[in-house]
Amino acid sequence: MKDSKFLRALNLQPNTTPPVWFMRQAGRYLPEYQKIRKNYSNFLDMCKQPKTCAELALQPIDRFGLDASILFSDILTIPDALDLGLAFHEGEGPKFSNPISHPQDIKKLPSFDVNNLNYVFKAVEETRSQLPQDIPLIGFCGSPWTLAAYSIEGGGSKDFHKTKTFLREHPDELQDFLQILSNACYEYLRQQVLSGVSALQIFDSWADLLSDAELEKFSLKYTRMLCKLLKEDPLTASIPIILFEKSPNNKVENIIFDEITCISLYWKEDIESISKNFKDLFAIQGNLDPKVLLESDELILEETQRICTIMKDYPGFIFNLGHGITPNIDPEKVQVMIDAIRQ
Ligand code: 1CP
Repeated sequence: MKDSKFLRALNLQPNTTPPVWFMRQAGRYLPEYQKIRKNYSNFLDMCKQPKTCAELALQPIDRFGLDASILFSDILTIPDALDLGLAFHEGEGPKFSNPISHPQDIKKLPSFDVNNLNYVFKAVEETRSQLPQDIPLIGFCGSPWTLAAYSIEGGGSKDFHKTKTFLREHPDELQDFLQILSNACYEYLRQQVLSGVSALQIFDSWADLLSDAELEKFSLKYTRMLCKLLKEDPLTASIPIILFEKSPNNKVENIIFDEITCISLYWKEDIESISKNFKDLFAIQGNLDPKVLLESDELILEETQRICTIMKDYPGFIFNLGHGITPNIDPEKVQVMIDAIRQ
């Protein structure tokens, strides 16, 4: 396993061809996923079936021979475990029946009990037992800020208006909530490691809601706290951590910190200039624009080669998309990208 291309890259060791996996690699764009998904009206019920999660995590590995697998679950399991009442109904995004609407709601939260998420740890064990020995399994969580944004908003949103108002009106209480979430994320990731994951990714998918100063105060501060807890714990200290910041207003050079092993670049970031500053310091994952996969095979080949050429002498390079794959993408196009990388 240590010799897997993915873990080698995270250790800044060179590979002959870059390892590849992609964000949201299991999911709605795959017909084999849709076939299983239609047996469940609430997506969360599917996440509570460890055998199904293992099957779904393995689908993209079986189809494309990817270099890493990611746990099949969701970032919103933590707010659900804090009794916010998560459901995903037919054709809708996530909805919380009991969101954080007032500062008092934070005071009234039950204390986080990691055992409420045993279904996730069982999914890790089941997936690990079914994966080929040399394919690492990635565990994950949302960043404390991204989890707070969904918890306050009550679900997904275009502008997260309620969250921004809450931030302006109750910054101290928001920070209390972020502290609770940071500790919960730590316990959650620790238990994923104990159950069999070999690397961790933190998704800060709503980093772009925040200004430069706000990103530092409400997001990075807590993500750093989470990573420090993991690095100080002997059971998790050696596990590589990948950080994904979606379209941050701050320069990536100002975001990165020592506890991070790898930065997962959003597709708008300039991988060439960032790689010059990060060589021999951090691994880089990224960052093909997922929308390129809607274009011709020639364009996919060209854009994939462009990134591979820039990164060919970069020892810690992992090929990935610059954000999650979307449901409208044809799996055949993904194969074109993978073939181009391996050529
Ligand atoms: O292979 C994989 O990557 C699957 C495992 C996985 C992961 C890593 C899922 C399954 N979700 C996630 C992470 C996740 N979930 C993120 C971070 C990544 C990103 O930025 O894209 C986020 C923001 C979520 C929240 C979420 N869950 C959304 C977005 C809501 C919004 O509008 O803001 C949605 C639609 C979900 C449901 C979900 N999670 C996963 C799948 C396959 C689905 C679709 C469910 C369905 O079939 O209806």
